[in-house]
Amino acid sequence: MYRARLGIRPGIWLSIAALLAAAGAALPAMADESPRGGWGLLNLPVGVTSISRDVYSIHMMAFWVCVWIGVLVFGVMIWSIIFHRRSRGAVADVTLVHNTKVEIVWTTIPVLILVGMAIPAAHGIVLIGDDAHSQLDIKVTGFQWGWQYEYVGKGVSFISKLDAKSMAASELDSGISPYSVPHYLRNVDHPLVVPVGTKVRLLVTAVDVIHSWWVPDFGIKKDAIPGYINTSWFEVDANKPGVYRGQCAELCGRGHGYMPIVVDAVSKADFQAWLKREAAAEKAAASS
Ligand SMILES: [Cu+2]
Repeated sequence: MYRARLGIRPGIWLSIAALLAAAGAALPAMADESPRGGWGLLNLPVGVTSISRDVYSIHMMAFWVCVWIGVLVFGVMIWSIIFHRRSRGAVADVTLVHNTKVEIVWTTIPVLILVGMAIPAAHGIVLIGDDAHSQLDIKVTGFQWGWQYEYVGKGVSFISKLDAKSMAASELDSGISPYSVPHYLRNVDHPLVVPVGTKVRLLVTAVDVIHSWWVPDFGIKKDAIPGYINTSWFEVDANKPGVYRGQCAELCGRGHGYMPIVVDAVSKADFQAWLKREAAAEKAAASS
């Protein structure tokens, strides 16, 4: 019956159905591999800061605008290809070369869509740039290959590098399965500790080549450039303490994949206690 109506062999419809079924089966299987679980792998994380939530909502808005434009444009195109092809007797209207009304419509609609998308995007850029009134300043220095964190004015400064287990397993012929190492290549010896519910400003720089400090759950990524200080900020939601992981996001040489970032977001009281312990330990280490 299809053949009579559309003139397309049933075999083609069967192939399309098989392809869609295969994609439908493969996608959830792929998504289940995600460390965040389920479909998380296929999208940005919502994150735990006001910036990350803003970035996520702008991303989703742009995504759905693109999806609906795609459905509309490809829908009209596919419908035209199937129902108005030459073999069905369609003849192109070669006299149609200009239509002012149509041109006004297809110029105005995209302009309105772009302005509608630019407003939340501008709001996001202003939010990301607003690093004033920070409650804690941390200088972040990237190097080949790791990060140095200095709590400005607190007498605490340490280096954070790939953890020993990941390092050992990553060596050639180590005989250690990476699957046996928890958070392989995503763990450090000395995580950055920050208090939740506190505006933390980062002063980001580097000593050798360009690196980039990136923690997806915070919605921030800042280039670490030698001789230049970039600023960024985040405030982890007060009810979202936890361990958040990131990595260097600027190809910086052989060890680029071996300089992860781990942030331990703790309560304000725990942070003060940690800061005291850390300052005392560093003082003792310096004087010994
Ligand atoms: Cu790097």
